Amino acid sequence: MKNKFPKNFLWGGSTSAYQFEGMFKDETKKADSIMDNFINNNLQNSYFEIASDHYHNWKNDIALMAEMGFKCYRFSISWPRIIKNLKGEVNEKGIEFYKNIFLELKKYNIKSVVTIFHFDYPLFINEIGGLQNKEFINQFKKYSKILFENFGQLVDYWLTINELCNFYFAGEIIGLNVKKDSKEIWQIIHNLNVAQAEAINLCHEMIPNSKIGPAPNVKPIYAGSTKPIDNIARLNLNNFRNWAYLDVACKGEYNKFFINYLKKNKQMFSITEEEKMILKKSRPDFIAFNYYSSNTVKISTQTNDFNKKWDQENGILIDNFACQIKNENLDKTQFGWEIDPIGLRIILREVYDRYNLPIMITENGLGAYDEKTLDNKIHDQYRIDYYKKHLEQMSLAIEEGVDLIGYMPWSAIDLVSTHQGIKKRYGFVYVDINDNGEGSLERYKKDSFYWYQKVIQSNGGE
Ligand code: BGP
Repeated sequence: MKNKFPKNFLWGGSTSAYQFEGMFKDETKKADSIMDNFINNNLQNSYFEIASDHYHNWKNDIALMAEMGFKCYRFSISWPRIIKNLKGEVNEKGIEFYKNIFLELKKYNIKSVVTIFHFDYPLFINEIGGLQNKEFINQFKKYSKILFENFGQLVDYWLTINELCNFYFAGEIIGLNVKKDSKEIWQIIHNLNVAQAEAINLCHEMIPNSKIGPAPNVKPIYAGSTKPIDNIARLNLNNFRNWAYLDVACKGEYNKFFINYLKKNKQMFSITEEEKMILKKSRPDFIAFNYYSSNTVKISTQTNDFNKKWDQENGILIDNFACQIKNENLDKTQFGWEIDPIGLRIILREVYDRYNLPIMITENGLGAYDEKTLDNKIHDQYRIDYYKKHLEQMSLAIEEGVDLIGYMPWSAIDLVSTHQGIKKRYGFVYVDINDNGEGSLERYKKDSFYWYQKVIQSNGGE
């Protein structure tokens, strides 16, 4: 490969607390989490209860990351492990757990990229009416303040809220039970946006020279035909899916298309003058985004009905303005996700052109049914091929002028998928546990582990 990456490029990997650590509620005096009670058809509670048991394996796991040559590690802090109740009492055991992780990372010179909130909020938030209650913003601010006080000198890059748009698009897989085309869901999104802005402002006030940014999930949007009207669908979804979230985070205000859409559909949320000021004041230092695939759309002729989400003939209906269709030019993962490396380059360029901020990719990866052979090897050449194609496009985007500063594939080590169990594996390291919670929890290096090690050693050249 002739890829070119800048000096000091942040090569690393990514995880999230509830999918990786295991809950171990009693042992760690952790408050109940929204994820403790989350069960759906494919998944049982116990998976998150143990997950990959990083809680007891953190030293070994960080040693494996160091062996791969990680320059940084992106992980989240579990809010319910840190804060015990609505009064904001702190769980010292939680503080100690993360402090140890930070110190261990420093030992290996691995920079920390820390998500404040990655899906697993404490159940006590529901006592105040959930995320739609504006008191949520104060609770989030209190929690962020505790993190900045305790870890301010240890964290290199802060990320606010993971994939804010997915509280809308995939609410059900993160434990939300709110109707999609409603004022309520937009109130949640708005409250999250204000909470994010509060955290950015507070971080800058409390920690001189700190760096903090949003962590959305972005997708390039393609028109499904050359018909001009399908390009309107493309613009609509691009705005609704990407810019609606990034504009408010990076420009400090909602864009007009988004607000007009909500007003027209009688879904406008409540926003105060004070909140507008908070949003205006906050400015991120960089953008972190997660990338998995693109969306291809055509104009929708149907009514706005989320209960009828899958339309056999037309694909997925996204509100009443765009309809997601299959892209015949793209291969799919074993779990049906479209693979689109060029899409990564497109969205890198679009995001950079629009905001002109440094970018780090905090998730990208391939979920697959990995097999461990009898001699404990995992031959995941398909994952290596996937990454190779994405690296090539990242390198081209850099050549084209994008200020890309880091790459943190999902996931550093196997962990539990949001809604498809641990059979959907993403890591460079295999964790011996199955969907029934059985296994030794031993770690085994996959072929991709050795490949990624070479990538990092050669700064992307391999
Ligand atoms: C992102 C989430 C992660 C992660 C990943 C893969 O949206 O930030 O938490 O799990 O997607 O998705 P899944 O686990 O559904 O395969």
